[in-house]
This record gives sequence, C-alpha cells and structure tokens, in this order.
Amino acid sequence: MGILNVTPDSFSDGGQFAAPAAAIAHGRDLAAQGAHLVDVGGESTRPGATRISAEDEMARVLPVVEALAADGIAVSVDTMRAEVAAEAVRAGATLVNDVSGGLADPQMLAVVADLGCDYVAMHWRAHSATMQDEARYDDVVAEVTAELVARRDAALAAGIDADRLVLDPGIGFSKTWDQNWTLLTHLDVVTALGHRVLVGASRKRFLGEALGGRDPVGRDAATAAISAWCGLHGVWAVRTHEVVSQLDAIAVAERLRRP
Ligand code: PMM
Repeated sequence: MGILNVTPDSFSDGGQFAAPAAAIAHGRDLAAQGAHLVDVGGESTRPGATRISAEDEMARVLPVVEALAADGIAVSVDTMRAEVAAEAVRAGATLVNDVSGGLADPQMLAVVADLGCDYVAMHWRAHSATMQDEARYDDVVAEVTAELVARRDAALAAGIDADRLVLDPGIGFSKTWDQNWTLLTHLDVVTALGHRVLVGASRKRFLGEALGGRDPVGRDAATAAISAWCGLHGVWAVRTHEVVSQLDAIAVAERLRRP
C-alpha cells in the first residue's frame, strides 16, 4: 500500500503532494512502481496534529481518488469520517482505511457495512492532539489485541463481512518507541485473530531512533527491514512511502517462507 498524503503537514512528506496535480502524479508513480493499492489521505495524523473540516478533507482527497480510480488504480481512502469514506467510495475507492477503527465517527461502521467495501480497523485511542498521553499499558500486546478484538466485534455487529475486515496494530499511535518494537516482535498474536493484517511503520520516528536520529527520508531501508519482517510473519500488507525496495523485501520474505 503506497502512501499518498494530500496534506501540507504530514511528518515525512507534508506539503509535497498538497496540490491535486502533484498528488495524482505521485499516485500514478506509486502504482507504476508496483504498489497494489494507493492510500489517499487528506488529514494528517502525526502526533500533535489538529483536525481539519470534513469539507477541506473532501476537497483534498476526492479529485485525487477519482483521477487514480479512473486510471484503473486500486485506491483506498485514509479517513476517520463516514461522509468522506462514502464520497471516496463513490469516487472509486475500494477500501476505507480508518485509523480510529470506528471510534472517531459513530456512523463509520454502519456506513462501511452499507458500502460493502474493504475496511481497515486500526488500533487507536485518541485524536492526534492527545494520543501520546494515552501510551499507557501494563501489557501492550495483550491490551492492543483486546482493543482490536473489540473493534473487530463492533465492525461485525454493524454488518461488515469478516472477509472485508483488515486489522492494524497502529504503530506510532498512542505508543512509545519501545511499545512499537514490542508490538512488532509479537505480530503473530495479531495475525492469529484470523483476519488480514496491515502494518504502517514507514519512516516513523521509532525507526529514526534506531538509526541514531536519521531524518524520515533516510528511513526507507529500515522500513524495508520491517516489511521483510512483516512478510515473514504473515502480514497481508504494509503501508509505505517508498515502493520498490519494499516489494524487494517482501519478495525475499516470501521466498524464505517457501518450504
Ligand atoms: N499511519 C499513518 C496514517 N495512516 N493508516 C494505517 N492503517 N496504519 C498506519 O500505521 C497509519 C495509517 C501515519 O503515517 P503517515 O503520516 O506517514 O501517513
């Protein structure tokens, strides 16, 4: 899943693709490099970010979703808002990537059930402005898994098909750097839930810390190491800024998994 942030303020690519033409060109480039999905988001979720209006979010994402889908590119929409999800699916998106797992908008799960599309429910505790205050766990693996199970159950109760559902442990969301590493070393607990699993670790700060404080754009090789790890542990998809070396890492993981 290639990342396309149509935002002025995302942590690693903020501002680069804020204009629709630049965003559409980058989306085409991600697909040409081999991304199986292009994830279009209009609202930054970096720690401390403040929210934008639904109107602004739609103005950012809809023209981009429409143009990429018209090219035959598989598109997901990264949104916490049901109305944005519905409009994006009407514009051609086939997957709703909700970092709040249905917690931010009480309409989301029912709307996605009606849309009949794929749905990513990510582990989430609070909006970006305060999320790092919620990085408190006695046992991060057990608690994240239990909270994901609760979101899974809510999604199923709302009528979303089990095979439409994808679960995501939410790397970097209400987690300390150490908690991110702990979750990544226990991915098997999440895949054991029996759903497809998505991991979004690309260029995140905990990788910078492991690399002595390296800037985000210098973290793609480290991201590829995580992609290989995810491939070895049965993860369905990784959400990444760069595509080519991630696909190489996954190809190696797939080869290593073959008996
Ligand atoms: N991370 C970000 C945004 N959306 N969606 C999912 N499903 N999982 C993630 O980990 C995730 C996400 C924040 O990263 P970005 O600012 O680089 O897009």
